[in-house]
Amino acid sequence: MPRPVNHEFWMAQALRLARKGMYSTHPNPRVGCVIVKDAKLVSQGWHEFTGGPHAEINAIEKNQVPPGSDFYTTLEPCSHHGKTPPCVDALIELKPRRVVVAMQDPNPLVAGAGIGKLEANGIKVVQGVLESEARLLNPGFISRLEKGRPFVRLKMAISLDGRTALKSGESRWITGKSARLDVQRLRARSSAILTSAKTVMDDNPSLNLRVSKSDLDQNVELRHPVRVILDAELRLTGKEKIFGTDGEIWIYTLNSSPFEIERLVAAGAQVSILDDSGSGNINLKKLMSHLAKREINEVHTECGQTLAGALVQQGLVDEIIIYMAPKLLGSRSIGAFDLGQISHIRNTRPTHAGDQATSQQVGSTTQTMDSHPRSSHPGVPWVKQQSLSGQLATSTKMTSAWTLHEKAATKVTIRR
Ligand code: AOF
Ligand code: ZN
Repeated sequence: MPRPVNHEFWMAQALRLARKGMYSTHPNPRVGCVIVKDAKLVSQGWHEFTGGPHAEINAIEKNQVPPGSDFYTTLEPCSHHGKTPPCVDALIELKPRRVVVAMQDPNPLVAGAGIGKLEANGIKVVQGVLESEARLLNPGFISRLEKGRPFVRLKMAISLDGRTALKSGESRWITGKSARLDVQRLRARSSAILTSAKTVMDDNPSLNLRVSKSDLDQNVELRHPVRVILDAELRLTGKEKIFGTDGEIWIYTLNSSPFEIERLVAAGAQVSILDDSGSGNINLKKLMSHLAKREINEVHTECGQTLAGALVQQGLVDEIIIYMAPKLLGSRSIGAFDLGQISHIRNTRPTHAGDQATSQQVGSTTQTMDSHPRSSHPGVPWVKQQSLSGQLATSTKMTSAWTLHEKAATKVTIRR
C-alpha cells in the first residue's frame, strides 16, 4: 500500500532551510524549497541573500530534477520580474506533478498570480501547509505588505520589580553574556533599530552589531541594521558615540531648522521631517508607514519608558521581549512603560486577547524543583523552558522554580 504523503514533514524541512536566511535576506522574505520524488529528497535550497537567486532556483540548480517531482515552498513561487526572473517559469519547465506552498505571497506583484500560473499550466497546487509556521518566519515582510507598517519588537531589560534604570540614569546592570548575545541576534535579524534622542543622550549607546557571522553560524556577511532615532527638536549634536559606528542613521524630527539638520547630515545621518498632526510629538503611525515605504521589515526597539509607553498605547507593538534580572531597584527607580494614570484594571495594557507568552532562562541557572512529566498533570499550564542555543531543555510545569545566578535573566516573550 502506498504511504500517505507527508506534506508537513517536507514543509518542515523547507522551513528549516528558510530559517538559514534569517539574517541576510532583508528586505526580502526568508524562503526555503525542497524537491521530492517518490518520497525521496531530490534537492533543496533557500534564499541566501538579497539580490541572489530565490530558494526555488537554488534548489533547482543544485541537482537534476526529474519530471513529476513535488516542490515544497514556504512562500508561493514568484511570477514577476524583479532582481531575478520569475520562479514559476523555471518550475513549469521542469513539469512537476505538484507544488505545495505554505502561504501566498503578500507582495502585490505576486499575490496569487504565481499559484494561478502553475494551475493554468495543469500543475496541482496544495496551499496552506504549515502556514502559521511560515508566517512566523517573516513577520516583518508580511506586516509591511499586509498592513503597511513594520513588525515592531520591543526589548526591555527590567529588574524583578519592573524597573529599568536608577533615577541617576544608571542602567547598565544586565550584563550576562547569554542575554547580550541574544540581543545581538535580535538586532541582527532586524531591518532597523529604533530609539529616541533621549536614550542616545542619556546612555550614549552605539546600538550596532557586535557579533560576526561565525557567532551566528552564518556564511553570508551580516549587515548593520539602520539606526532610527526620533529627535523631535533635533537635540542631538552629531558627536554622540552612535555617529562614529558602522551602519546608517535615519533621524526623524519635527524641527525643520536648516542649521540643526545640516549639523546631523554632516555627521552622516539622513534627516526626515514628519508633521506632528498638531500634537507636538512625532506621529508614530506616520513614522511606521514611512519606515515600511523604506522597506523596513522588522523594527527592534531599545528605548526608555516614554517611547515604549507611546508605542504600546498606539497599538504599534507586536512583540515585547523582557529580560528580567534577579535584582531589585526599588520604587524610586525608573519604570519600563509610561502609560499615564490607569484608573481601571480593565484598561491595563498590553495583553490583547490571544497573546502568547513564553519564558526562557538566559544564562546560568539552577532548577530547584522537580519538573513533572507533561502527561501526569492534564490541564496544567506548561511553559517551554528553552536554552538560548534553541534546544528544548525540558518541558516543565509553570510553577517550577529556578535560582537565577547573578548575571542570568528570565526572558519573557509576549506576542500578539
Ligand atoms: C525572495 N526569495 O526565495 C522568493 C521570493 O527582488 P527580487 O527579484 O529578489 O524579488 C523579491 C520578491 O520575490 C519578494 O518580495 C517576494 O515577493 C518574491 N519571492 N523572494 O527574496 C525567494 N521566493
Ligand atoms: Zn522567485
